[in-house]
Amino acid sequence: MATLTRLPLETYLLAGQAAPLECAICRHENRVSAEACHRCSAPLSVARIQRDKKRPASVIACIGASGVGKTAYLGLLMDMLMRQVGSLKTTLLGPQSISLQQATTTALAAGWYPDKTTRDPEHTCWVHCRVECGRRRRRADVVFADISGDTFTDELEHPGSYPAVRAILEKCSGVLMLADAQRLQAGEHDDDYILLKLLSLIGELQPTPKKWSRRKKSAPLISIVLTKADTTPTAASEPLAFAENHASALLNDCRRRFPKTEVFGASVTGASGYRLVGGRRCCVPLRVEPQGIVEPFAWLVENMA
Ligand SMILES: Nc1nc2c(ncn2[C@@H]2O[C@H](COP(=O)(O)OP(=O)(O)O)[C@@H](O)[C@H]2O)c(=O)[nH]1
Ligand SMILES: [Mg+2]
Ligand SMILES: [Zn+2]
Repeated sequence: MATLTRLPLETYLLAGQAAPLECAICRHENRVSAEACHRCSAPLSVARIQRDKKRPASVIACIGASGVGKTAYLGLLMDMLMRQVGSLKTTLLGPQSISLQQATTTALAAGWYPDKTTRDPEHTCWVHCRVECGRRRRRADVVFADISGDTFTDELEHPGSYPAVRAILEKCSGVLMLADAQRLQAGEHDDDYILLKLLSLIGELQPTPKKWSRRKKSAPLISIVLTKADTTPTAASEPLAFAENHASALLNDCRRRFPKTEVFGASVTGASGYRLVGGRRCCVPLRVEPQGIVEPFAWLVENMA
Protein backbone atom coordinates (compact mmCIF):
# COMPACT_ATOMS: atom_id res chain seq x y z
CA MET A 1 0.00 0.00 0.00
CA ALA A 2 1.36 3.37 -1.00
CA THR A 3 1.85 5.79 1.88
CA LEU A 4 1.56 9.48 1.44
CA THR A 5 4.21 11.73 2.87
CA ARG A 6 4.19 15.48 3.10
CA LEU A 7 7.37 17.16 1.97
CA PRO A 8 7.43 20.90 2.61
CA LEU A 9 9.05 22.84 -0.22
CA GLU A 10 11.11 25.48 1.51
CA THR A 11 11.42 27.64 -1.56
CA TYR A 12 11.14 30.78 0.53
CA LEU A 13 14.65 29.99 1.77
CA LEU A 14 15.91 30.10 -1.81
CA ALA A 15 14.16 33.40 -2.33
CA GLY A 16 15.85 34.74 0.81
CA GLN A 17 19.27 33.71 -0.49
CA ALA A 18 18.53 35.30 -3.85
CA ALA A 19 18.20 38.81 -2.38
CA PRO A 20 21.78 40.08 -2.41
CA LEU A 21 23.47 42.07 0.35
CA GLU A 22 25.38 45.09 -0.91
CA CYS A 23 28.80 45.65 0.65
CA ALA A 24 28.86 48.95 2.59
CA ILE A 25 32.35 49.71 1.31
CA CYS A 26 32.57 48.65 -2.37
CA ARG A 27 28.85 48.11 -3.18
CA HIS A 28 29.54 44.59 -4.50
CA GLU A 29 26.49 42.34 -4.19
CA ASN A 30 27.12 39.36 -1.92
CA ARG A 31 25.25 36.31 -0.71
CA VAL A 32 23.14 37.27 2.33
CA SER A 33 24.78 34.60 4.47
CA ALA A 34 28.37 35.61 3.63
CA GLU A 35 30.59 36.99 6.41
CA ALA A 36 32.96 39.09 4.32
CA CYS A 37 32.63 40.83 0.97
CA HIS A 38 33.70 38.58 -1.88
CA ARG A 39 35.37 41.52 -3.63
CA CYS A 40 37.00 43.72 -0.96
CA SER A 41 36.89 41.42 2.12
CA ALA A 42 35.18 44.08 4.27
CA PRO A 43 32.93 42.54 6.95
CA LEU A 44 29.32 42.37 5.75
CA SER A 45 28.14 43.00 9.30
CA VAL A 46 28.66 46.70 8.48
CA ALA A 47 26.05 46.46 5.72
CA ARG A 48 23.71 44.42 7.93
CA ILE A 49 23.89 46.85 10.86
CA GLN A 50 23.54 49.80 8.48
CA ARG A 51 20.42 48.21 6.92
CA ASP A 52 18.79 47.24 10.22
CA LYS A 53 19.51 50.48 12.09
CA LYS A 54 19.01 52.67 8.99
CA ARG A 55 22.12 54.58 9.98
CA PRO A 56 24.81 54.91 7.30
CA ALA A 57 28.38 54.51 8.49
CA SER A 58 31.02 57.14 7.71
CA VAL A 59 34.25 55.76 6.31
CA ILE A 60 37.60 57.05 7.60
CA ALA A 61 40.65 56.28 5.47
CA CYS A 62 43.82 55.63 7.46
CA ILE A 63 46.71 56.14 5.07
CA GLY A 64 50.48 56.07 5.42
CA ALA A 65 53.61 54.29 4.23
CA SER A 66 54.80 51.05 5.75
CA GLY A 67 56.35 51.48 9.18
CA VAL A 68 54.95 54.94 10.01
CA GLY A 69 53.05 53.47 12.97
CA LYS A 70 49.50 52.95 11.65
CA THR A 71 48.85 49.66 13.45
CA ALA A 72 50.30 50.84 16.77
CA TYR A 73 48.34 54.10 16.53
CA LEU A 74 44.97 52.62 15.51
CA GLY A 75 45.21 49.73 17.99
CA LEU A 76 45.94 52.05 20.89
CA LEU A 77 43.29 54.51 19.69
CA MET A 78 40.67 51.76 19.94
CA ASP A 79 41.95 50.74 23.36
CA MET A 80 41.68 54.32 24.63
CA LEU A 81 38.26 54.86 23.06
CA MET A 82 36.98 51.68 24.70
CA ARG A 83 38.28 52.90 28.06
CA GLN A 84 36.48 56.22 27.43
CA VAL A 85 39.58 58.38 27.56
CA GLY A 86 38.67 61.86 26.27
CA SER A 87 35.24 63.17 25.34
CA LEU A 88 34.10 60.37 23.03
CA LYS A 89 31.85 57.52 24.10
CA THR A 90 32.46 54.51 21.87
CA THR A 91 30.68 51.19 21.34
CA LEU A 92 32.14 48.49 19.09
CA LEU A 93 29.83 47.02 16.46
CA GLY A 94 30.53 43.52 15.17
CA PRO A 95 32.87 41.01 16.82
CA GLN A 96 35.68 41.57 14.28
CA SER A 97 36.04 45.17 15.49
CA ILE A 98 37.96 44.10 18.60
CA SER A 99 40.83 42.30 16.78
CA LEU A 100 42.96 45.38 16.07
CA GLN A 101 42.89 46.60 19.66
CA GLN A 102 43.50 43.06 20.95
CA ALA A 103 46.57 42.46 18.75
CA THR A 104 48.14 45.83 19.59
CA THR A 105 47.54 45.86 23.33
CA THR A 106 48.64 42.22 23.69
CA ALA A 107 51.92 43.02 21.91
CA LEU A 108 52.56 46.26 23.85
CA ALA A 109 51.79 44.59 27.18
CA ALA A 110 54.35 41.89 26.36
CA GLY A 111 56.98 44.56 25.56
CA TRP A 112 56.81 44.48 21.75
CA TYR A 113 55.44 46.65 18.99
CA PRO A 114 52.65 44.97 16.98
CA ASP A 115 53.72 42.68 14.11
CA LYS A 116 54.01 44.06 10.60
CA THR A 117 50.59 44.10 8.92
CA THR A 118 50.16 41.56 6.12
CA ARG A 119 48.95 42.39 2.62
CA ASP A 120 46.33 39.61 2.77
CA PRO A 121 42.89 41.33 2.57
CA GLU A 122 41.34 38.44 4.50
CA HIS A 123 43.54 39.30 7.48
CA THR A 124 42.91 43.05 7.36
CA CYS A 125 41.51 44.33 10.66
CA TRP A 126 38.29 46.32 10.20
CA VAL A 127 36.71 48.42 12.94
CA HIS A 128 33.06 49.44 12.98
CA CYS A 129 32.02 51.50 15.99
CA ARG A 130 29.41 53.95 17.22
CA VAL A 131 30.78 57.18 18.63
CA GLU A 132 28.89 59.72 20.72
CA CYS A 133 30.47 63.14 20.57
CA GLY A 134 29.97 66.84 21.15
CA ARG A 135 27.87 68.60 23.74
CA ARG A 136 24.68 67.27 22.19
CA ARG A 137 26.08 63.69 22.26
CA ARG A 138 25.51 63.32 18.51
CA ARG A 139 25.94 59.71 17.40
CA ALA A 140 28.02 58.68 14.40
CA ASP A 141 28.80 55.21 13.07
CA VAL A 142 32.37 54.99 11.81
CA VAL A 143 34.22 52.33 9.79
CA PHE A 144 37.95 52.09 9.12
CA ALA A 145 40.54 49.46 8.28
CA ASP A 146 44.20 48.97 9.17
CA ILE A 147 45.60 48.52 5.67
CA SER A 148 49.31 47.83 5.29
CA GLY A 149 51.58 50.40 3.65
CA ASP A 150 52.67 47.77 1.10
CA THR A 151 49.05 47.32 0.03
CA PHE A 152 48.81 51.05 -0.75
CA THR A 153 52.04 50.87 -2.77
CA ASP A 154 50.86 47.79 -4.70
CA GLU A 155 47.46 49.31 -5.43
CA LEU A 156 49.07 52.51 -6.73
CA GLU A 157 51.37 50.48 -8.98
CA HIS A 158 48.75 47.94 -10.09
CA PRO A 159 45.32 49.60 -9.86
CA GLY A 160 42.55 47.16 -9.01
CA SER A 161 44.69 44.63 -7.15
CA TYR A 162 43.20 45.64 -3.76
CA PRO A 163 39.57 46.78 -4.35
CA ALA A 164 39.17 47.86 -0.70
CA VAL A 165 41.72 50.68 -1.15
CA ARG A 166 39.87 52.51 -3.94
CA ALA A 167 36.49 51.87 -2.35
CA ILE A 168 37.69 53.45 0.93
CA LEU A 169 39.31 56.43 -0.79
CA GLU A 170 36.17 57.00 -2.85
CA LYS A 171 33.79 56.84 0.13
CA CYS A 172 35.79 58.40 2.94
CA SER A 173 34.47 61.45 4.79
CA GLY A 174 37.67 61.79 6.79
CA VAL A 175 41.32 60.89 6.37
CA LEU A 176 43.80 60.02 9.09
CA MET A 177 47.06 60.69 7.28
CA LEU A 178 50.01 59.32 9.23
CA ALA A 179 53.54 60.60 8.69
CA ASP A 180 56.65 59.56 10.65
CA ALA A 181 57.88 62.70 12.47
CA GLN A 182 61.28 61.10 13.15
CA ARG A 183 61.90 60.52 9.45
CA LEU A 184 60.55 63.95 8.48
CA GLN A 185 62.91 65.65 10.93
CA ALA A 186 65.82 63.68 9.53
CA GLY A 187 64.92 65.02 6.07
CA GLU A 188 63.83 61.61 4.74
CA HIS A 189 60.90 62.29 2.43
CA ASP A 190 60.49 58.92 0.63
CA ASP A 191 57.23 58.25 2.48
CA ASP A 192 55.74 61.57 1.30
CA TYR A 193 55.31 60.33 -2.27
CA ILE A 194 52.89 57.57 -1.35
CA LEU A 195 50.78 60.08 0.63
CA LEU A 196 50.83 62.62 -2.21
CA LYS A 197 49.71 59.91 -4.64
CA LEU A 198 46.92 58.78 -2.32
CA LEU A 199 45.72 62.37 -1.80
CA SER A 200 45.63 62.86 -5.54
CA LEU A 201 43.66 59.60 -5.91
CA ILE A 202 41.13 60.77 -3.30
CA GLY A 203 40.70 64.01 -5.27
CA GLU A 204 40.20 61.99 -8.45
CA LEU A 205 37.76 59.44 -7.03
CA GLN A 206 35.59 61.80 -5.00
CA PRO A 207 33.06 64.19 -6.56
CA THR A 208 34.42 67.60 -7.54
CA PRO A 209 33.62 70.53 -5.16
CA LYS A 210 30.73 71.67 -7.41
CA LYS A 211 29.12 68.25 -7.16
CA TRP A 212 29.79 67.88 -3.42
CA SER A 213 26.71 69.84 -2.38
CA ARG A 214 24.55 68.23 -5.08
CA ARG A 215 25.45 64.77 -3.80
CA LYS A 216 24.91 65.93 -0.22
CA LYS A 217 28.50 64.94 0.52
CA SER A 218 31.11 67.33 1.79
CA ALA A 219 34.81 67.20 1.03
CA PRO A 220 36.79 64.80 3.21
CA LEU A 221 38.49 66.31 6.26
CA ILE A 222 42.20 65.68 6.59
CA SER A 223 43.79 64.96 9.94
CA ILE A 224 47.57 64.84 9.61
CA VAL A 225 49.05 62.74 12.42
CA LEU A 226 52.78 63.16 13.05
CA THR A 227 53.63 59.78 14.61
CA LYS A 228 56.51 58.86 16.93
CA ALA A 229 56.31 62.36 18.44
CA ASP A 230 58.14 60.97 21.50
CA THR A 231 61.34 61.17 19.45
CA THR A 232 60.74 64.74 18.22
CA PRO A 233 59.36 66.95 21.01
CA THR A 234 58.42 69.81 18.64
CA ALA A 235 56.05 67.52 16.70
CA ALA A 236 54.20 66.98 19.99
CA SER A 237 54.26 70.57 21.28
CA GLU A 238 53.87 72.52 18.01
CA PRO A 239 52.63 70.09 15.35
CA LEU A 240 51.58 72.77 12.84
CA ALA A 241 54.94 74.56 13.00
CA PHE A 242 56.69 71.19 12.69
CA ALA A 243 54.64 70.31 9.59
CA GLU A 244 55.31 73.75 8.05
CA ASN A 245 59.05 73.24 8.56
CA HIS A 246 59.44 69.54 7.79
CA ALA A 247 56.43 68.48 5.71
CA SER A 248 55.52 71.61 3.76
CA ALA A 249 54.85 69.72 0.49
CA LEU A 250 52.33 67.44 2.20
CA LEU A 251 50.66 70.23 4.15
CA ASN A 252 50.33 72.50 1.10
CA ASP A 253 48.94 69.67 -1.03
CA CYS A 254 46.28 68.93 1.60
CA ARG A 255 45.35 72.60 1.91
CA ARG A 256 45.16 73.05 -1.87
CA ARG A 257 42.93 70.02 -2.43
CA PHE A 258 40.74 69.93 0.68
CA PRO A 259 39.03 72.72 2.61
CA LYS A 260 39.80 71.50 6.13
CA THR A 261 43.17 70.18 7.31
CA GLU A 262 44.43 69.95 10.89
CA VAL A 263 47.82 68.76 12.17
CA PHE A 264 48.39 66.67 15.32
CA GLY A 265 51.37 65.07 17.02
CA ALA A 266 50.96 61.58 18.51
CA SER A 267 53.01 58.87 20.13
CA VAL A 268 52.20 55.46 21.50
CA THR A 269 55.26 55.11 23.70
CA GLY A 270 57.28 57.32 26.00
CA ALA A 271 60.55 55.82 24.83
CA SER A 272 61.85 52.95 22.71
CA GLY A 273 64.88 50.70 23.07
CA TYR A 274 66.46 47.80 21.25
CA ARG A 275 66.50 44.06 21.94
CA LEU A 276 68.61 41.48 20.17
CA VAL A 277 66.36 38.83 18.64
CA GLY A 278 68.09 36.04 16.71
CA GLY A 279 71.09 38.32 16.13
CA ARG A 280 68.87 41.15 14.81
CA ARG A 281 68.32 44.48 16.55
CA CYS A 282 64.62 44.88 17.17
CA CYS A 283 62.96 48.14 18.28
CA VAL A 284 60.82 47.65 21.42
CA PRO A 285 58.66 50.00 23.50
CA LEU A 286 60.23 50.81 26.87
CA ARG A 287 57.06 52.24 28.35
CA VAL A 288 53.59 52.73 26.91
CA GLU A 289 52.80 56.40 27.40
CA PRO A 290 50.18 57.45 24.85
CA GLN A 291 50.14 61.10 23.85
CA GLY A 292 47.79 62.86 21.42
CA ILE A 293 46.18 59.59 20.29
CA VAL A 294 42.47 60.41 20.60
CA GLU A 295 42.59 64.07 19.44
CA PRO A 296 43.06 63.53 15.65
CA PHE A 297 40.20 61.00 15.56
CA ALA A 298 37.94 63.11 17.80
CA TRP A 299 38.51 66.17 15.57
CA LEU A 300 37.48 64.16 12.49
CA VAL A 301 34.37 62.65 14.05
CA GLU A 302 33.22 65.94 15.58
CA ASN A 303 33.67 67.84 12.31
CA MET A 304 32.32 65.23 9.90
CA ALA A 305 28.84 66.49 9.10
N1 LIG B 1 59.33 55.81 18.98
C1 LIG B 1 58.18 55.31 18.53
N2 LIG B 1 58.20 54.31 17.63
C2 LIG B 1 57.03 53.82 17.20
C3 LIG B 1 55.78 54.31 17.66
N3 LIG B 1 54.79 53.63 17.04
C4 LIG B 1 55.39 52.75 16.21
N4 LIG B 1 56.75 52.85 16.30
C5 LIG B 1 57.76 52.10 15.53
O1 LIG B 1 57.29 51.97 14.20
C6 LIG B 1 57.29 50.61 13.84
C7 LIG B 1 56.16 50.33 12.88
O2 LIG B 1 54.93 50.48 13.53
P1 LIG B 1 53.59 49.90 12.91
O3 LIG B 1 52.48 50.33 13.77
O4 LIG B 1 53.73 48.44 12.63
O5 LIG B 1 53.58 50.69 11.50
P2 LIG B 1 52.66 50.44 10.22
O6 LIG B 1 53.48 49.64 9.25
O7 LIG B 1 52.38 51.81 9.68
O8 LIG B 1 51.43 49.72 10.67
C8 LIG B 1 57.18 49.84 15.15
O9 LIG B 1 57.70 48.54 15.03
C9 LIG B 1 58.01 50.70 16.07
O10 LIG B 1 59.37 50.40 15.92
C10 LIG B 1 55.80 55.38 18.64
O11 LIG B 1 54.79 55.91 19.12
N5 LIG B 1 57.03 55.83 19.03
MG1 LIG C 1 50.60 47.99 10.10
ZN1 LIG D 1 33.13 45.02 -0.66
